[in-house]
This record gives sequence, structure tokens and C-alpha cells, in this order.
Amino acid sequence: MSDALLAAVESGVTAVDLGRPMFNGMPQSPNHPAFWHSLPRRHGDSNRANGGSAANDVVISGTHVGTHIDALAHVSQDGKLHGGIDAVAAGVGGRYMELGVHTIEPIIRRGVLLDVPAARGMTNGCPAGYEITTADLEAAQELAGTSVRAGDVVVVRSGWGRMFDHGTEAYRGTESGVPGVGEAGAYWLADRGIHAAGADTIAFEHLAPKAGHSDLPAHRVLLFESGIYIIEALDLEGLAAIGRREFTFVLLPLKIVGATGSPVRPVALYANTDGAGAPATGDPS
Ligand code: UVW
Repeated sequence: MSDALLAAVESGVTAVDLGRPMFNGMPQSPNHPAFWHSLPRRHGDSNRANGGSAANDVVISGTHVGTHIDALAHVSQDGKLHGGIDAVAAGVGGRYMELGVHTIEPIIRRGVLLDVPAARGMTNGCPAGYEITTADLEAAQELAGTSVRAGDVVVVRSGWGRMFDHGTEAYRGTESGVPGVGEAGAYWLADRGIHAAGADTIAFEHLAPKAGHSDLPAHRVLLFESGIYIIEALDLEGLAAIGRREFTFVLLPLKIVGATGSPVRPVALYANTDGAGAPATGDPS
């Protein structure tokens, strides 16, 4: 039996890694337990009689660390979760069974990169504390050469991803502020019926200088009001560098039963027959 997807894979597919490396001390949100990886057993600690040995790890961590996805159970508003579920009752037993991260199906959908700095000629990326406007999203959509459609995964590049290599304080941007989508931009995305929205920052949102995570309206609009997942701390620099703005987006959350989020390693895929490394739509920035 012929299978079009398998045939495409066998013809050659390029995968652009959108996940950040995970390591002790990596930049992450102050709201979540720090990621900690350790080696309780190393090679040489004990060798088997046949000369072999095994090294093992332990990881202690929040779930909203590294590149990660927010499940709908992550935020409540006025005592309710998405769909009007009582937020306190939903957590009895220590698991959010209705809207936990285990309920997110594998995501294999069209992905669209809205590259705001490329569309707006911001060569150093959006400035700290810049709120990405609906006009910016429209301009980035035009540059992508395609319209955002229902069911898409939309990843919004602010250019702040470059700060990841500058350490936790710089990437968090508590003092400086962080560029991102605010309430109006979130409604622009929600109005298009997308499946998930992602960004290259820790909180996805526009954060004003010194405001930290005190107000996160895009979380309310997307997760609570609209049932749209949020993906944070994406690495969008590779996609932007090759000008690839339409692709197959693949993401599989860990099936942690009842959890509010999960680290993920998403990829953007495109067939090599489409021109490896070449832009599919629009002009490369
Ligand atoms: C933030 O930093 C707000 O991230 P999350 O939505 O995962 O809590």
C-alpha cells in the first residue's frame, strides 16, 4: 500500500530543531521549580563482571522548563478553567484529569512562522518590552506569504531568543521587559481558530520593564478563553535564518497524567524536494 507521508520521508525531509538544550542553570521562569539533572551512577562507580557498566540519571524539575507546552489546566480565571470547569475541584486528587497535559494529542499540523523583526526591519529583533501589535502580526503574515488558518500552530518570533545564551536574568528580562504578544495580539491569534501559539520567550507574552509575570493576559485569552495551547522558549533562530515560514510542525508532550505542562522538543519539517534550506514562502530576511 502506498503511503504519501512515508514516501515523502523516504525522499528526504529536513528537520529544524525548535527545542532549547536543557541543562542545570538554564534560563527559566521564576514561577517554576528549577530543572536539575544529576548522575547518581557514573561509569566506573561499579563495573559488571563482564567489564560493562551503565550510567544513570535523575532529573528533578518543574514541568514548565526549557521549551515547553502549557496545558489548558495551567491557568484559571475567576475560579474556572477553560470550558467553565471548577478550577479547585478539578485539582482534587493532585491531578488535572480533564485538561492536564496528558490530554494533548500528538501535534502534527501546519506551522506558520510570524517573523516580526523580519517583517518590520528590526535587525536586532524586537526591543525589550515591545508589545507586538496586530499590525505587526499582519505584516509578518504577509511576509510569510500565507494566511493563518484554523488548526495551525503559529510561532511568533520576536528575536528575543538570542538572549537565551546571555543567561537567566537576560532571557527572563524582568528588569528590561520582554517583547511579545499582548492581549490584542492574543485575540488576533484566537480569532483565527489556531490550535497552538508559540514564541521564543519564557512567558510568550509582552512583559513591561520590571513587571515580571504579574499580568499575563495572553495566557487568559489563549488557554482559558479559547482552549489554545501555548508553547514557550522556542528556538526560532534556525527557521528565521533560512526564511522558512510554512512547514509541518511536530510536537509530542510527555504524557504526565494530570500535569499542567511538559517539556517538549518540537521540530519544523519540510520535504527536501521543496528545496532544502530554501525559503518556501516570502523572502529570506
Ligand atoms: C511563564 O513563565 C509564565 O511560563 P508558564 O506559562 O509556563 O508558567
